Amino acid sequence: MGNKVEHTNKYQEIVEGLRNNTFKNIMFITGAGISTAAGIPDFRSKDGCFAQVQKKYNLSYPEQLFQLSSFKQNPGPFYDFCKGFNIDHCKPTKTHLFMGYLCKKNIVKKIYTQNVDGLELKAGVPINKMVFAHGKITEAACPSCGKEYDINVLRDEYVMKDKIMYCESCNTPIKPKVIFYGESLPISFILNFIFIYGCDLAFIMGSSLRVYPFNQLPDKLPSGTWRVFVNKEKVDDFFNFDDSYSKDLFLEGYSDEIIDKLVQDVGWQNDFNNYCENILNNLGK
Ligand code: CNA
Repeated sequence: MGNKVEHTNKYQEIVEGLRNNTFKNIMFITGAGISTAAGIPDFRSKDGCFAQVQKKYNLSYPEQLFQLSSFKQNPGPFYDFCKGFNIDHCKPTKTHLFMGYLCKKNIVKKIYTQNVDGLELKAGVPINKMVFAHGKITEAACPSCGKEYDINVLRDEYVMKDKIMYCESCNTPIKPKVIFYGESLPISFILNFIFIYGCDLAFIMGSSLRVYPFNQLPDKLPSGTWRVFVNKEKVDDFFNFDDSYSKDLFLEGYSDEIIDKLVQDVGWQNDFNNYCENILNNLGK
């Protein structure tokens, strides 16, 4: 009961802070869970990619499919995986649209994401607010020498035709510019830390927080920052949810449902619905 009351109090403070415009420097730290409702499977849920790829490609462990050394030796399995990973038709979820909505209110500092699907941009988030820590699926390059290639050529002329594309300069297999295990994160990952230090409220959403160094971000937030973890399952490692003095709050469930309730509790429902309708209508054009 004590925890329940405490939880309610923390939630109320977030709701009132948003309503009264107290939070002016909001951060989002996101993972694959915010895109599952758009039809893109995550890695570690029961029906996520990891459950399927290990058996399908006869891997020692599922991460091997996304490991640079394995890819260079045998790019075939990853190319085959890419054939089934067409996200062009995917629409942003309520959670992405909430981020776009808060950007429009001019209260978002930065959005750090592990996702490579770019749905934030479709939701109206300006590109300068984004840190794509694990790269983007919409660009292609050589993972050895960095030479850039046209993603459409890679997809249409090679991946879809079961052919491997090799770098003209160094003969390495070409891949989308998504960060594999064994690759460095983009320099923007570190350069944007400056925004983390100045934030007053962080939403950490849809991530198992298993991938290093991205999972260190919640710990980098200044003490005294509200950290709201929105996820289908609890991840305790980085938070003190049960400490009544902490500003950590766990909202358990599907992110779209939690965002819907939050928006309603703050009193933004009509305005938010109009925002979503506008964005989604424009996407259809
Ligand atoms: P993960 O390890 O698969 O964890 C996802 C987390 O989200 C799990 O804890 C789930 O329980 C939770 N979850 C799933 N659906 C929902 C939902 N609707 N609402 C709330 N929570 C939900 O994924 P991470 O992002 O933590 O792992 C990092 C990997 C996944 C990164 O390297 C990504 O590039 C990679 N990835 C990205 C995409 C994408 O771009 N959409 C898709 C699949 C994997």
